[in-house]
Amino acid sequence: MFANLTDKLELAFKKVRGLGKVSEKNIKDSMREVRQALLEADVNFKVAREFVKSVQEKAIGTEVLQSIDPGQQIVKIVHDEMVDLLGGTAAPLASVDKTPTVYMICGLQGSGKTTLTGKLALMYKRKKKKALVVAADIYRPAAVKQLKVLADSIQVEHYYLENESPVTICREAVKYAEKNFIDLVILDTAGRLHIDDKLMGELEDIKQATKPDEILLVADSMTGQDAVNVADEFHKRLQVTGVVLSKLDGDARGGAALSIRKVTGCPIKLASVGEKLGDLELFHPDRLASRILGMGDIVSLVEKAQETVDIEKAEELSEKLLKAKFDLEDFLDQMAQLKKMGPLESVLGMVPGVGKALKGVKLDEREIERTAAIIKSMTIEERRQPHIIDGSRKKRIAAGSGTSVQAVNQLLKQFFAMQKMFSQMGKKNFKGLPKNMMPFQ
Ligand SMILES: Nc1nc2c(ncn2[C@@H]2O[C@H](COP(=O)(O)OP(=O)(O)O)[C@@H](O)[C@H]2O)c(=O)[nH]1
Ligand SMILES: [Mg+2]
Repeated sequence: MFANLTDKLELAFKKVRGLGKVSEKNIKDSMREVRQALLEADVNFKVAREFVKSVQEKAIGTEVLQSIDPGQQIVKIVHDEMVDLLGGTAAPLASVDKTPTVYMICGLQGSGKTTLTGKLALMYKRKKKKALVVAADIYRPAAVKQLKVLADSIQVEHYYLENESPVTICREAVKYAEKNFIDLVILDTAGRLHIDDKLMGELEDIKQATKPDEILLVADSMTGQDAVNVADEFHKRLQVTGVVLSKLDGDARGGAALSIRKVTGCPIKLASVGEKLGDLELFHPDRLASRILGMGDIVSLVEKAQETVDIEKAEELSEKLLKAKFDLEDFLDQMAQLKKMGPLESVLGMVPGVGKALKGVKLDEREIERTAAIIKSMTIEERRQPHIIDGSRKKRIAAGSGTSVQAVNQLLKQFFAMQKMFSQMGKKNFKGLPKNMMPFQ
């Protein structure tokens, strides 16, 4: 994802990293390159300019921390500023506790609305919620069929009325949902190739008739600034409640993702990362920023602190890590980065006493791959609350990941051991690493 931008930013940071002292000129040179990298990634011109200006002001005004390389601090400032640009914190979807809750999906043709409708239905089905997908894109017969096929594939109910207008179909679907105790109604509306007034009028009528709890605009990340302009127009007419970035798995340059929040003022709520119905993620600004920068803030700080062997700093950092809730999703995140730089290794290596235990350990690539496959076969809920994984869930996960129940058991055992270790370390009475701790051998 955004590999080109990541490479360019890394080059820009080379200008300031590793220097004992950073001058104002160093910062300005580096920031000029950051700005260029952002523009090449198709970030909105004004957004890029303001971003760099803000980082520059903060970098020049920052008091240089002892024991941390000033260049490292600049990377941290860029990271924080990027998190801010992406919306700061994750914006949750409207809860589906009200029966029925209505989500309206809109966007241009081909942006990924129908796919998202299926993905959301599956996501909530996994949470034991009853979803109803509604075919309101009636202009292309194939579109109605496409949604029906998706719905059938995940055994979710599909709603459509022949020879009726989209507004009537949506209104009747909500009524049907009320009578049939459906938790979530998802309206798959029609798109056009370009924004036109008639389409907007129709969407406004649907909004009026169904009072959606969530109006999600699907923005195709591959289309760069066009996606931003489209989102802006939709937002002005419909007061969109959330943006969904689609096709983030493709070779999008990053411009849409980095500009859309700032330009539209609308939070990014979901990331669509593939054609399969399971390829949907809640959007986390900090995770994307870390991915774009090629490293997490903790990781970069840890790396530096490690070099300077500042025990106090190390303790402070590990405490930060220990306080953070550590679930299987984080574990998976770590796993993805592990191959690149082994942050867990370096983070754990910082804790007095652990560093030695980890000396010379080798990461087994296949083991990491297998662990990632198992976690990816879990639902979000299972990743967050691994204790709910019972026998039948284990069977499903094993089948989905092409492994065995035994392998799932082993992973869970190792995860719980690690979680326990982290909490013990938090209580400062850490006694040692559990044996065979994954993924270290
Ligand atoms: N790679 C990738 N393809 C996607 C994603 N979302 C949708 N697509 C593909 O984009 C095309 C258009 O999607 P569709 O849902 O039909 O768009 P709609 O016209 O807005 O309903 C289809 O071929 C989808 O398989 C995504 O997140 N990643
Ligand atoms: Mg469609």
